[in-house]
Parts: sequence; structure tokens; C-alpha cells
Amino acid sequence: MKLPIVVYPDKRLKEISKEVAVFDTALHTFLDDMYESMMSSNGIGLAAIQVANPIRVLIVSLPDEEGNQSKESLLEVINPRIVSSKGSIFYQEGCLSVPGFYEDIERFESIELEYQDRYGEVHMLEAEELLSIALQHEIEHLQGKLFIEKLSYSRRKKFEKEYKKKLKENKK
Ligand code: QAP
Ligand code: CO
Repeated sequence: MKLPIVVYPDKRLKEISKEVAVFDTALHTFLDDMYESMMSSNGIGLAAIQVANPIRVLIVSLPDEEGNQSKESLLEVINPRIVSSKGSIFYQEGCLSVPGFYEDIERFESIELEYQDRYGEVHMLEAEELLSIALQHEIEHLQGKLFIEKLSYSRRKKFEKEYKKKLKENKK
């Protein structure tokens, strides 16, 4: 089932997500719904809070060299914890909850992540470049943070002005 995406400035995006303790079929169904919602919105990453569920769950599916997003490339990440990070990298980020807006954001170039899968099994993952960026972006959603909060004061002001203008236009 496709779930509606919560968009900025909805206050629910500020909520702190809770640890997952039960890895049951309800969780599996929810993960499948997240995947369907992300794919039908042309996303490459989605956090549970973006579909109004404040639990520490995120998914990432990066396109391959041909630009195809296969289900095999899907990464389901539950209760993530960054155990180490290094370097710095800039990338033009977007977000399904901030549609139509993209800005260069600085992240760690590589991270080491501990997380659980849909069965509760613990995994370690070393991620770099785009996967590392996507994971950091989604993990910040779990803390109630959006990428626009990393903008400089002047860029944030410019964003607020443009975004609100667009929201008004879409209402007409
Ligand atoms: C997060 O972002 C991310 O504005 C996932 O109109 C960001 O899937 C991962 C999207 C940067 C890696 C690098 C945004 C779709 C999708 C839009 C997304 C839009 C339609 C964003
Ligand atoms: Co996002």
C-alpha cells in the first residue's frame, strides 16, 4: 500500500523516532509499504518519519550504472548507529519531504554503520560516497532533522522564500 509523504513544514518531521523492539510481520508489511511509497515518488531513500511513523527505520535504493533501481539493491536499515566516520564530501541533496529543492550539503565521505535488518539480525556496513551520503541524510530524519537545517543563514532564507512562494502557487 502506498503511504502519503509528509512534506515540510509539517511539524511531524521534527519528531525523534523510537527504537524498534519487535521485528514482526507488521514491521515487514510497513517496510514493503515504505518501498512502494519511495519508488512511486521517484526517491532513492526514505525514513519512516516521512510516512508519519516515528520509528528508527530507513530504506535506501541507489540506481546502478544504467540508472535502474532494482529490488536487490534495496537496503533496509533499522536502529542504525554510526560507529565511525571520516573525510568530507559535498553533494547536491534533495528530499521527498522538501520537493523541488536541491542544495549542496557537506557530509562525511565514509561511515561505518551498525544496524539491524527486518529480522533483527545485527550487521556492520562500510559505506562511502553516495551510499554514505544517503544513509547520513536518512539517519538525520530519525533525529527530526532535515537537510535544509544545514544551510547557511542566507541560503536558508532564500529557501524559505522560494519554497513558501511555491506552496502558495500550488494552492491556487
Ligand atoms: C535522500 O532523497 C538523498 O525534490 C533521498 O521533486 C539525498 O530520494 C540520498 C526527490 C541525496 C542521497 C543523496 C526529491 C524526488 C527524491 C525531489 C530523495 C523531487 C522528487 C529525493
Ligand atoms: Co529526506
